[in-house]
Amino acid sequence: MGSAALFHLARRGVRAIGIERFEIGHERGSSHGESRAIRLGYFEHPSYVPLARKAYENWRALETLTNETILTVTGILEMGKPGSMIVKGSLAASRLHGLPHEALDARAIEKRFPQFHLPDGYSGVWQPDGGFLQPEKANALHVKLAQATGARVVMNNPVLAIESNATSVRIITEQGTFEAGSVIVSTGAWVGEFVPQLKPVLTLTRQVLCWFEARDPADVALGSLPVFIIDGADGEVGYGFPQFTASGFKCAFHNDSGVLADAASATQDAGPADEARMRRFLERYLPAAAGPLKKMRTCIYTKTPDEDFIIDLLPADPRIVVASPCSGHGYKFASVIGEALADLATERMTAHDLSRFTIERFAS
Ligand code: PYC
Repeated sequence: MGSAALFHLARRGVRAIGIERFEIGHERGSSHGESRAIRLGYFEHPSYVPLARKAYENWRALETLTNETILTVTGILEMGKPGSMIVKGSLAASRLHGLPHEALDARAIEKRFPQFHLPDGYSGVWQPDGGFLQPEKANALHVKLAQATGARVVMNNPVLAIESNATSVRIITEQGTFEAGSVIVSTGAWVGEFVPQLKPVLTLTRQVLCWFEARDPADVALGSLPVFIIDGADGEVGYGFPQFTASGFKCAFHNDSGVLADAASATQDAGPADEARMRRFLERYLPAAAGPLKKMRTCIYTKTPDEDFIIDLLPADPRIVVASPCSGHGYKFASVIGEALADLATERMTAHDLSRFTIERFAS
């Protein structure tokens, strides 16, 4: 979100500086792991659909500017047990917005994608527009273009405090103090350090990403396997991507693998229990993928109680724009949220509908 905002600010001729605690592309947040899903018929709520459409448009514009591939359309298959809220939500959003989609039962899914094994009563939604983004590449391109257009980037520079005064907002960092007309706080799991009123509202969860060598590589290859989510038994919601790098077949759980006390306590600590849990899921629904483990990584979700985002001006000082807690489904929107953040930082308003994402909804 920060990289995209910096890109949009720099293009508008704003003197902007991006301050990063670690380095661009680090693995201590929520924007790494080689792939992130993108989809239009948004099961969380139909009101995300216009934002998702604009996100696609902005990702394509970034590809055109850079001559790079960021977004790969594979279709997305969202599957679930009887009564699945993911399947219901995806169907509702797709129908309301007239999006291309197909409702499929378990046998129809297995006929089209024989690598999936689904119990009777499961069903799914096929959305041909779904796919995946390459987040490390996209972030690096946003930053590179921002720098080429005049933005500064300071890395390995933790922010210690953000203080408002009558004439500016002061950003006090380990490498000195910056005075700004406006500040965008897009610090992911660290947001509670700078906006303390959000701390009690947010839950930080540990999420484990796994890469496996498929037993049958043809079953997980790009062109054969779509991006998928399975709202499965025992509350487990797993998702995965077609293999497109030498890292292997990537999959993960969307429900959490533990709550973190704070962002600093997140480490790359995935171990045998994480592998065993993922393997159980694959053996059940996608056995062709469950070969030897290649690697695991952890990342962090910063979740609000309703799992909608917070993107808003801070009521106590509208020069401070808050954009962080994306509840594990935000990355796909970075291209459009960056644009909206640039609007908020410069105009204090935006034409994008962010009415679902207010800070005020947690005021009580
Ligand atoms: O945002 O589509 C998504 C997603 C799926 C699993 C994790 N995030």
